[in-house]
Amino acid sequence: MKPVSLTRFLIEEQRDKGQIPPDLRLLIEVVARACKAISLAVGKGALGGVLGNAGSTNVQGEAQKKLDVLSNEILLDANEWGGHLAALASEEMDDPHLIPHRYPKGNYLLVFDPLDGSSNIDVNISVGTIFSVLRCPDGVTEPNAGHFLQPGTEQVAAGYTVYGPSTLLVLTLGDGVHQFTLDRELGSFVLTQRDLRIPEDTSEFAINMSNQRHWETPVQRYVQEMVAGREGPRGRDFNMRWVASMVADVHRIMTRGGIFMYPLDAKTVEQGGKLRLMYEANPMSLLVEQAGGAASTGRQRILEVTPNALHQRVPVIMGSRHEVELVASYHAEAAR
Ligand code: AHM
Ligand code: MG
Repeated sequence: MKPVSLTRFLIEEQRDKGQIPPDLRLLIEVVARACKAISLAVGKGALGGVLGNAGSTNVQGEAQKKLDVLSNEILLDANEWGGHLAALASEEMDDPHLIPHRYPKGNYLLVFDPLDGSSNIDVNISVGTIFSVLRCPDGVTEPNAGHFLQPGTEQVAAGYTVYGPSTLLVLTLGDGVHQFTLDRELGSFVLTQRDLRIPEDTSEFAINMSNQRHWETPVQRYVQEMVAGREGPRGRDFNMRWVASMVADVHRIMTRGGIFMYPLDAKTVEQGGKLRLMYEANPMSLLVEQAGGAASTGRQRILEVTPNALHQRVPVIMGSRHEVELVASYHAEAAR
């Protein structure tokens, strides 16, 4: 069978199901093209002079890596002029970026984490980009941060790339999750798997164990029971993985199942969690749900959280459905 490019996939989906208007298709293709440029920069590593700190901090007080700043610029430059967006917001920018007046404005809002897992850049471990597409509310021509504050259920599309041994794009337009691999010779994303499905059960978990003493009791209990293995209440052994790049950890779960947790802990309770709702938790939750998995804060479905700030943080528990449900049930039990 002939390889199906991202362009062909989008056109055929539109023809068959009629849910991808041309400006949304353009948006996805422009984001994908920007991600190719980021992939190239990541791949050059030390030879491209892109490793190390930029010497600046972002709105959350985190030291920015050179590649954080560069990836943000690549996504901004690529998306400004096409006429498909009304505004963009990013982990690396304090406020939304409006489309300059010299360009036409579109109906969508784009939110992204330009380079997720950036603590891994300098040690040559997988990083990625996460993005989410929302509709700009009707009649709004100069969107502000408030117009972005829509629950994750309102997302029109979401995706992530992994810059790893190969560069992958994993995408949902609300009708399943599809994986594309970058053909480096052709320079195009080629469909390599349709309809990713996350197994409902798993024996693999991902959590930063160094935070154990700070977790809340339901998470303490859940992890203790897994670590107890065959001799414990779960009656079987579990395995642990932690890449510290959400994209890579969640992609493993997309491929073979598992549960990923960055729960609430005493260190992050004041800020509401570690991971960001708008450009990490929401897009990943939509992808995970579309692949048959579940995503919860422990207390609530992530996609139903009403955002109150652009850079809001939330606890994240996502992956194989039965495990996520079990952790949520431990939270409910503790609350009673
Ligand atoms: P980043 O967007 O600044 O890279 O931060 C998010 C990352 C996630 O990719 C990852 O799951 C987590 O932070 C790792 O945190 P920790 O270093 O505490 O293990
Ligand atoms: Mg991130």
